[in-house]
Amino acid sequence: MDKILSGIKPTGKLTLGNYIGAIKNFSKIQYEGETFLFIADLHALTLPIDPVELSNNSRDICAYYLAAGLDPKHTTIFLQSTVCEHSEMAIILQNYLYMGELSRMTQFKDKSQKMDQNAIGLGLFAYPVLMAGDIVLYDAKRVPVGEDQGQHVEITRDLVKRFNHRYGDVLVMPKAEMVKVGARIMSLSDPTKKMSKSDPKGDIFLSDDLAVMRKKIMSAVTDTGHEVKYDVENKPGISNLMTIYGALKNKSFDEIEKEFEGKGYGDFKRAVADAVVEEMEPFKARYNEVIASGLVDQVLQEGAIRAKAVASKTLERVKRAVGLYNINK
Ligand code: AQP
Repeated sequence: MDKILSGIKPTGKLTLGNYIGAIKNFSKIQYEGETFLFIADLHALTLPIDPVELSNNSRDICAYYLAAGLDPKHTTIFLQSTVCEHSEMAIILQNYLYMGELSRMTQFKDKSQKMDQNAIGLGLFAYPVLMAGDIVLYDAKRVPVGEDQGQHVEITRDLVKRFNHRYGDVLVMPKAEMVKVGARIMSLSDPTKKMSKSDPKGDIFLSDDLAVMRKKIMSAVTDTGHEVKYDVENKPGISNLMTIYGALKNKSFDEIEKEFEGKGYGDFKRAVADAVVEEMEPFKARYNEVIASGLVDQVLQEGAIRAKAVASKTLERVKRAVGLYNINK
């Protein structure tokens, strides 16, 4: 059975992009393998964050996983910081990725560009090292992610190749997997930019009221013309709404174009808003139930034990491979 691993970092309120590009898919594929889903709270420290917010966001992600139908009896759901092997693995692996390649990572370039150049944390730079450790610790072959995380899985593959070339067949080679439709949902106010939880403009947050979600869709930036046609270059706004609609209704762009032939943007936006509300209404109700049930702590405690049992074995294997002296042999 292949191992599947993914995570979300609790840097802000989750968006519809996180839901379509990641969470919705996790619940579909969880039984296809041994699945590990974590809350990447150590990754969230790579940029300044309020401690209360970080802790609340972490709890919320777990609740959203459960609301989406992730089954904690099958899928190991855990907090990254509760499994110390992640940190230890990163300390070892940092020696097998190079500063040149880390400095070329798009996420690092995007995020560091906006910062005071004298105050860029080492953690932000080394983010892909920690992420590589997250992946290899669970021998994950499949790593479902949205488009923006694809590059970090690629650099993990480079690391695995380099490491195994030196020490033999120690680490399992992972592969990124992306949803066919919705791996990059764009901002509703600027459809040339990704919908992102750290950028509050133009996003639909999973915590928004249904009426607010509807309003945001109805006022989404669209393009000149009135034809509902998929054309990212000339119609980025409509193409983004088509992606959202297609992902939620499981329809191809051709089917959507036919469905809205002869109708205007107004009718189409109403249909997109209906689709979002239809999906979010039961999802948000389940989230509220999970929060009220107190299940989150129990799931995370059990998850930490199960995750640690797997991660500690891999770490031991890696330590032996690189020659760290084993006093327990
Ligand atoms: N707009 C998006 N469309 C599709 N997928 C997306 N994901 C994020 N935004 C979109 C995917 O959601 C998963 C969790 O994301 P993450 O927290 O690990 O990192 P991220 O890609 O950096 O997400 P954000 O929302 O943009 O966070 P911030 O603003 O903190 O950087 C990943 O699989 C991601 O690809």
